[in-house]
Amino acid sequence: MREETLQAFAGVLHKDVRKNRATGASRDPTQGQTGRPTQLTRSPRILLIGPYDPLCGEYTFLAPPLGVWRLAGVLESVGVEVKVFDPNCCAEPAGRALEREILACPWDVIGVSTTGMTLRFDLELAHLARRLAPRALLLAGGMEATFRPELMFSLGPFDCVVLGEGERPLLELVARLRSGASLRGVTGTAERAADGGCLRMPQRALERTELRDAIFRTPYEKMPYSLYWERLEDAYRVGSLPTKAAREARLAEVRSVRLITLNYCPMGCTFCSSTNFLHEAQGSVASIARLDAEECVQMLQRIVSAHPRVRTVIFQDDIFVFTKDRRILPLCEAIIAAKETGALPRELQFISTNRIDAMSPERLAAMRQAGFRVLGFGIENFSRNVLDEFNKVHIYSHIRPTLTSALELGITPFLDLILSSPRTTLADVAATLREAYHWLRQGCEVGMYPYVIPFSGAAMSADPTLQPFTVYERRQVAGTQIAWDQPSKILPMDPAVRETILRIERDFEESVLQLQPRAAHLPSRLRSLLWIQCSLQTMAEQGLPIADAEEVRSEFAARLPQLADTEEVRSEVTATLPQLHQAAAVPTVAAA
Ligand code: B12
Ligand code: SF4
Repeated sequence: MREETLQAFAGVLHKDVRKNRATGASRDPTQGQTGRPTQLTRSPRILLIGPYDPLCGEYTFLAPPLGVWRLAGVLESVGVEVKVFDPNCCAEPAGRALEREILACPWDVIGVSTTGMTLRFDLELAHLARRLAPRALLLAGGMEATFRPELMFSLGPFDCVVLGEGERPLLELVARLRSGASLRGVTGTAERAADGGCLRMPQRALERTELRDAIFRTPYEKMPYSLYWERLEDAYRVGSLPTKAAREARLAEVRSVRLITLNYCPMGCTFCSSTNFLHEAQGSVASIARLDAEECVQMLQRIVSAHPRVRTVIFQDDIFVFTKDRRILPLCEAIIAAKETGALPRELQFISTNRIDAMSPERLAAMRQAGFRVLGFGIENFSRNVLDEFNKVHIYSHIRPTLTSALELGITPFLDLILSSPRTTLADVAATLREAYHWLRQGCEVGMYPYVIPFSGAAMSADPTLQPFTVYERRQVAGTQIAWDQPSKILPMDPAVRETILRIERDFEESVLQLQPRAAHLPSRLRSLLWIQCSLQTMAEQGLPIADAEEVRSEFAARLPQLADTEEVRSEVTATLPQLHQAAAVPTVAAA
C-alpha cells in the first residue's frame, strides 16, 4: 500500500480511537452504521498474530507460535476463515508483511498474542493493525494480556482482552458474529467498563476432553516448520560442519517440532508466571488436564506425517513428568512399540522438560530407550536457600543423583539456572557458578539467566518487599508516542551481591557484542560458559574462586562449532574472551 493511503487510514484511526476512549465503548462489527446489530451473512474472517520477537529468539530456538496455531485449528473446525500471521518468519519486514496481510482481506477480528518480553513489539503490530483495519474487532490474548488486561487497554488500541485459553471465548465471539448478538460480556474476556475501569469475566480452564480436542485440531500440516528449519540451518551454518556426525547432531537440534500435552503446572515457583496463568483467567484454583499416552502417540504420528523430515519432537509442557506420574512408562512403551511396527520412525528423538524430583532410574531408562535424548530440568539454583526462596527446595536432594544417572544413561540434561535471587548471598552465587561449571564439564547443557525477570503474574512480581529492588526499563512502542516503564529485573537485596551480578552481566554483554560478529549464533552451551568466564575475575576478587580461567577458555574453544574456517575463527574468538586473572585456588565442586 502506498504511504499516503496509510496516512489516510491513520487519520481515520486517530479520530476513531479518541471517540472510543471518550465513550469507553468498544468496536463491534455486529453494530451497523445505525448502531443496530447486524448479522454476518458469510463466514467470519479472523487474523491471529503470534508474539513478535524481532531479536529472533536471542536465547532459544524460535518456532511457529503454537498458541495461535492451535486457536486457528479450532476456529477452522467451525468453518471460520482464519489465518495465522507469524511476525518472526516473514520474507520482508514484519510491519510491511502485516500491512499486506491486512489489506488483502476485510478481517472481522484481528487477535494479537502477547508475552511480557515481546510486549512492546506486539503492541507495535496491534497499533499498525488498528490503523489499517479500523473497523475490525481487535483482541489481545496470551500471557501478558491475561495478567494485565488494564495495561492492554492503556497501551494498546484493543477492544477486548481474552483471559487465559482462547478457545472458548473465540468460539463464543464467532457464534455472536454469526447471530448478530452483541460482542460484549463474553465469558473469558475483559473489556473497558463505562467508568474507565476494566471489567473481567473469568472463565474456567479447559477440561480434559476440550483440551484434547483443541490439541488434536492444531493444524501441524500448515505450520511452516521447514521455513524455521532452513533459517536455523543457515544461522548455525550446518552445511559448513566438516563431519557427517556433526551435521547430523545439529540437524537433530534444528529439525524439531513442538507438541504441548498439558495446560497447567502446579509447582508454584515464586518467579514463574505460567504456574498462575489458568488461576488468573479462572479467578480461582484451576485443575490440570493433559493427553494420555495413546493420545500422545497419535499426535506424534500426525506430526511425523505432516513433517516427515522431523528429527526431534519437543514436548513443550511446563512439566512433562510428574512425581505421581502414571503416563510416562506406558508412553515410553507405546513409543517403542510404534517404532518397532514402523508407525513412528526408529530414529525419532524427544526432548522434554521435567521435574527432577519425578525422575527415577526406571523412568530415566525407559525414556532413554524410547528416544529421549535431552531432558530439561528447571534446577534454577544450586543453593538450598535460594531454592527455598523459589519454592522448590524439595528438588535439592534429587539434583545430583538424577543428573548422574541421566548422564550415565547417555541422556543430556539441560539445566535452566537463575544465578541470583533477591535474597541471594555471594556464597550462593559462587556455589551455583561452580556447580554449573562442574555439570557443564560432565556433559550437561546449561541455560543461564543472571537474575529473576519479573514477569507479570509471578508471585515475586507482586511481592511489595521486592519493589525497591526491581529495575524498570523505559519501553516505547515504535511508530507511536506510547511509552511506559516495564519491570525488567529483580536484583539481589544485598548491595555487594547486586553490584557483583550487574558487573558480571556487563562483562557478559560486552563479550557477546564482541563475539557475535565473529562466531555464528551462540548456542546456550557457549553462552553459559561465557557467563562463567565473565564471573571469574569479579568472584575471585571477593575471595570466591570459581574455576581456572585458562581451563574455562579452552572449554569454550572446544565447544565452538567446528566450521570449515574454524582455526582462524577459533583463535580470533578466544582472543576476544575477557582477559582474566588466574583465580588463586580453584575448589572442587561441593558434594550436594
Ligand atoms: C514453548 C515456549 C517457547 C518456545 C516456542 C514459542 C512458540 N513460538 O510457540 C520458544 C523456546 C521459542 C519460546 C521463546 C520465548 N518465550 Co516462551 N514459552 C514457551 C512455553 C514453555 C510454552 C508456550 C506454549 O506453546 N504454550 C501452549 C499454547 C497452546 O499456549 P499459549 O501460547 O499460552 O496460548 C493459549 C493462550 O495463551 C491463548 N492465547 C495466546 N495468544 C493468544 C492470542 C489471542 C488473540 C487470543 C484470543 C488468545 C491467545 O490461547 C492459546 C490457546 O489456549 C511458555 C510457558 C507456557 N506454559 O505457556 C513459555 C513462555 C510463554 N515464554 C516466555 C518468554 C519470556 C519467551 C521469550 C520472550 C524468551 C526470549 N527472550 O527468547 C521468547 C519469545 C519468542 C516468541 N516470539 O514467541 C514466557 C512469557 C512470560 C510472560 N509472562 O509474558 C513464558 C510464559 C515462560 C515463562 N514463564 O517464563 N518460548
Ligand atoms: S518454573 Fe516451571 S516448574 Fe516452576 S511453576 Fe513455572 S512452569 Fe512450573
